[in-house]
Amino acid sequence: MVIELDDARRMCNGEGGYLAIVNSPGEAEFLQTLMNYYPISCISDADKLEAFIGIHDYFQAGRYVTIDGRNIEKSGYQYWNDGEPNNIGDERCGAIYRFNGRLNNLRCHDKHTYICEYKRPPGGVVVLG
Ligand SMILES: [Ca+2]
Ligand SMILES: [Ca+2]
Repeated sequence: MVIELDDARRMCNGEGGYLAIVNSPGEAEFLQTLMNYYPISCISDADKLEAFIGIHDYFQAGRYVTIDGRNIEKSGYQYWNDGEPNNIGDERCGAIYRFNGRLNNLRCHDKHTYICEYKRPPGGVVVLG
């Protein structure tokens, strides 16, 4: 399913999770593997190369924070793709690329796939939307 970021956030919250926060290179690699598990052909439309995650710079342009309000520097993962964040056309929301696990910023109202994260024992479970 491809939806805009606010809807993705609500979907994750409604299921008891949150838009994924990447906390390590290993988690980024896991998300990349997960995204690639789903063939590109199963994504209906929009940009198929990346999925929304839980980072944004709504509060201060260029200062990315996680969806739980922490500075991205404290998240454990801030590997932007080359040239990102580039802010073409007011890009305020973050995404992860399926081909290299690096970050990009996107327009929040464009439609993309998204990744929810859940904190449930025995470990985190991630569902690709
Ligand atoms: Ca995480
Ligand atoms: Ca960008």
